[in-house]
Amino acid sequence: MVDNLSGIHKWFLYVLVVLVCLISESLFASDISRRPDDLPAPLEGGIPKTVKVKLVAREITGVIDPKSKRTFRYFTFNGKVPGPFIRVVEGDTLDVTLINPESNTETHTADFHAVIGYKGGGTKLMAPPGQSRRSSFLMTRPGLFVYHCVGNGTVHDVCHHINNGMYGMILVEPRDPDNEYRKLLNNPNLREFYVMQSEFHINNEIPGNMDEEKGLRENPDFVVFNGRVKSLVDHPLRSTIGDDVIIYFGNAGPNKISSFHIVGGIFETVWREGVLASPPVKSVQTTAVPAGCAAVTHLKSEKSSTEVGSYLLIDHSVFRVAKGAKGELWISDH
Ligand SMILES: [Cu+2]
Repeated sequence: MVDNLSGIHKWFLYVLVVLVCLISESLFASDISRRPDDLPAPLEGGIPKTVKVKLVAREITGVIDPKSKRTFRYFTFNGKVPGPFIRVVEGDTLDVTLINPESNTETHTADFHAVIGYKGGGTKLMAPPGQSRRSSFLMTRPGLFVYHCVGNGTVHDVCHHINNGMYGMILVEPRDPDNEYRKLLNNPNLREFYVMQSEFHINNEIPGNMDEEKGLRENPDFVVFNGRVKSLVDHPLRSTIGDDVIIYFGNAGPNKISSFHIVGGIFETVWREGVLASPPVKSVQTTAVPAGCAAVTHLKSEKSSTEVGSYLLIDHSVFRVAKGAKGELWISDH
């Protein structure tokens, strides 16, 4: 039938097919961003236990920039960026099942920075499409750690899978009841949030895919919090005066060091690099968070010294704000 169409009709049909593809892609593109309050509550110390975690690799098209409606082919853990916030206590055992559905095209796994050996679990959990893997790991060190996919383990795949959104954080709470961070968890006015920064390098010729050259030049299209532009503006961090706010801040990279800052705020306490086994630092304006690392940041808001309203979360390498590195913390008076 197509052979019988005139040139102009063929051209019209081609344009129509392209338009339908573009419209359906934006209609069915998901919001992959994880809400900043989507994390488990603090844990009791008690007797060491086994914590079961299910990670499902999901390759999905999502909107990376709502304003331009630009989409991206994300790789995710459990359909959101970042992946689930995992919470255990020092001495617990993490029992991980990684499922890679048959509908996927890539090999996926998880490298936990909280795990010593086995490439952080990356070798034991590596599953091609249609397969799953299960393994368990003893959590020997307290701290806030990044986990991420490494694909099939090649350098290309490590870059590709981190670039495409496949990362999250695991918090290993210290068991020592006298640890300063553990004592903070007992505060009745505690508000905890989960924020991860990362860069996206996007291929203009094959829309939605990674651009390796941009990655090598360390020149991303987007630098964002929780997976897309305006994620934490559409879903701000909400607190009330008098709260002790903890922001678990991770930086997936793949390349850049974040200069995490809250405009108009001073961090009361920071456990730099997510280290909870050592004493924290106090009264910090901006904290540097390397790629593949994290920080536990704590803010106090007191009636006598705090203005009610919106406080901006930014990477203080400020040109990155124009690339999306901006969120909001709301402090209300009731
Ligand atoms: Cu992956």
